Amino acid sequence: MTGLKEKLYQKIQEWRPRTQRLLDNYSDVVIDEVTIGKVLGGMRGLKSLVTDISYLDPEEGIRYRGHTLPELFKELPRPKGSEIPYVEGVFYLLLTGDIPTEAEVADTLDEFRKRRILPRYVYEVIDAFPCCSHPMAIFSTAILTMHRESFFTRKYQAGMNKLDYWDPTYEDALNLLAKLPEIGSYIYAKLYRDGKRIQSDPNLDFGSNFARMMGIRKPYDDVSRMHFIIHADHESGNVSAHTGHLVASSLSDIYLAISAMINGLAGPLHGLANQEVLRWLQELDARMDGKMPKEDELRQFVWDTLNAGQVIPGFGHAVLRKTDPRYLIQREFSLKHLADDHLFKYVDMLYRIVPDVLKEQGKAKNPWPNVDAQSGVIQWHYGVDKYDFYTVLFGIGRSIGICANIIWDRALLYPLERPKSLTTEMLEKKVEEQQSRLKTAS
Ligand code: CMX
Repeated sequence: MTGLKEKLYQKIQEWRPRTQRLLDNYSDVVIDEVTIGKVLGGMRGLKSLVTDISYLDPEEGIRYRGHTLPELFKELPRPKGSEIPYVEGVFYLLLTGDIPTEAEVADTLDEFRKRRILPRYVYEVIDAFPCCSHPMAIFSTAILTMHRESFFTRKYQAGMNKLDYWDPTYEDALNLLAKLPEIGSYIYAKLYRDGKRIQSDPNLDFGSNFARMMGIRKPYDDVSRMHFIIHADHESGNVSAHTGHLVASSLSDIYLAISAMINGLAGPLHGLANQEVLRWLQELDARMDGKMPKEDELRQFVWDTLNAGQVIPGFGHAVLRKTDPRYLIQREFSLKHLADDHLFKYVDMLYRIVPDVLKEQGKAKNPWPNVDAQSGVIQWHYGVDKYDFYTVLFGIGRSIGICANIIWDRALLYPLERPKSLTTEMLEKKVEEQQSRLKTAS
């Protein structure tokens, strides 16, 4: 076993009794109440999932294994001369719960490096896509195509002890993650650079290699690491994480589960919001004919969007009730590196104007910006101006957290997910029952 895998195995052995004890002795302890509002409201806020990889506090934002993102940006090892830590170090942390040493990161880099070569048929599948296909559809399919490589599926078919499920899942997860920069950058090359592929360099880390294959100079390697790290995980209830977990719970392999989660991420209320922000900013740019809007012009533009029955992309969140720290990290980077970029100036103005407009409208529970309000503008600044591609970048990052989650799902033997549904008539009956109980009591 390699260092990372061995460490993971130790952690699994230590953790299993905790889960078993809860199941054996405390299965009946109540942790939340299921109301009609929650059932009809998309289960918003219903505490019904468990993950130890990350936790999202509504006020504070995300913590990976107990660490805030700003803490991690300070604590994790980084490549020489870079502002942003190694992506591989974040994967190590998500998987084991420990901040890796330089040596442990080097070992993890090696794990990724030896698995990065993409089978030829994946390029062919990407090449075969009809024109005008969305990059997320291509991305999901490219991942799905590799289902045939799954160790888990092969071992399962040969007969495997449940306690060993995590092991081939770990192998599949690393094999897939190591290939994602190549898949993403090839989709970009195919769609927007006449298929001109730039070879990866085995000596580079995940983020630097991605920047190289995208053909973009420094500090785009830092931009890539930052992007992948801040998008890696957001606990388990969001659509992408939940889809990954749900699909994997039927013992579908990592390729099937990650391809499915990418499809969930591709919706405009979730990951696609980053492309929507850029589309919306382009509309603003066209309306202003490239000039900076005055505050009242921008306010009007925001109201026009709301009055047209549309959402303001990049604002609001189902859980967060404050400005997303992932937004603030990118804002800090932008103030340092792209303060004069005119699209960033729009974003900066929107940061000051949109929350007041949303508060005045009085619908959104959280009027503050989320991660997607800022990420596309940074990409645009460094030349990635095909905004259809942005959610692929989100997907590469998100896969890191979801793979870590699925490995642990298998390690802790989390079962097939299978909630129970009711009919509307049954809900109405519950209401009647409750009302007649209240009447009798009064
Ligand atoms: N603009 C306009 N209206 C908004 C809004 C926004 N940015 N955010 C919320 N609202 C509206 C909702 O549409 C809802 O309206 P209805 O009552 O008419 O249905 C109302 O405010 C209450 O919604 P909420 O409880 O505050 O938010 P939800 O949990 O239902 O939805 C989210 C959360 C993210 C889908 C929503 O804020 C939104 O649509 N934002 C814009 C899209 C976006 O940026 N998505 C990315 C989120 C981060 C990510 O997953 O990547």
